[in-house]
Amino acid sequence: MISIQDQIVLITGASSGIGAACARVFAQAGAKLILVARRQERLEQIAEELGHSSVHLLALDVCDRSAVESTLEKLPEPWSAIDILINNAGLSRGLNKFQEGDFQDWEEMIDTNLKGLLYLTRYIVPGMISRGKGHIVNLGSTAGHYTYPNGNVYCATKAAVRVISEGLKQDLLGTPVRVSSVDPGLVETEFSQVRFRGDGDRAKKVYQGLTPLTPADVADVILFCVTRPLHVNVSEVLLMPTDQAGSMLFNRQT
Ligand code: NDP
Ligand code: 8X3
Repeated sequence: MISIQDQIVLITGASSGIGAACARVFAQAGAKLILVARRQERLEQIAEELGHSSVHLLALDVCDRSAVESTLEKLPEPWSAIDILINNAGLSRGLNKFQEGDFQDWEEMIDTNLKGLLYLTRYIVPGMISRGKGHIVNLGSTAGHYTYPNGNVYCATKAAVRVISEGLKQDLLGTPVRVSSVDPGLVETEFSQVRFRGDGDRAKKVYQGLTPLTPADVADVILFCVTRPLHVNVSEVLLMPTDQAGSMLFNRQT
């Protein structure tokens, strides 16, 4: 196991769920954190909880390429030397048959889950190569392995994340920069509230009668990936609740 003490870790989507859990777990391990999300007040709450000192906040929409570029360019020393990038910001909108799909929902998912991840990675990876160290962790999903009914475009974005991780790994071969894809099944976060646009009852039903993963379960796995010895790359992790098999096969006690 290697130490991540004082390593600079940039986490997108750190205002909630898996990203916020990563902030807690990585702070505990002694990392210096750059926390990215649109909701600044949420980021401030997390920074306060973590005691501020080793935390730098960026209120940023990852879909806005020029904002991503200028924000990263303006990062002061030592924050600009990012060691670990956790591409976690992402969302799902709607659960509709393809033929009834909403174009705006599709664009929001593609812009966030794909373009946002591509922008951050493209701007950060060259520095990792020139400094001779770095690790990129991309949040995929079981949805990228197994398409489920009405999941169409969300599943496609997560399948594309897998392909991007694979392509990036191939293109970085010969450099010390590592790439891991961490692909969880059902995790109870704000994910379903966002998907169902604040319909709390519908969101709650997604997790009813089973024990889902917690955001901390996923953060632990991400920490495991980045703390392996430098010659070891955990390439892909598929993790599910014990109550889940495949994509939409659940052991529900209802
Ligand atoms: P949450 O909704 O709890 O968190 C999503 C995070 O993404 C928030 O911090 C949100 O912050 C951020 N975000 C969304 N859009 C943007 C944007 N345009 N710019 C910057 N930040 C953005 O969901 P999860 O924690 O569950 O999701 C995290 C990742 O894990 C996603 O990629 C998701 O697809 C993936 N995943 C989730 C699973 C689950 O069951 N929950 C399972 C498998 C994968 P803000 O709104 O403040 O910008
Ligand atoms: C989130 C998990 O199964 O709700 O990626 O799509 S699922």
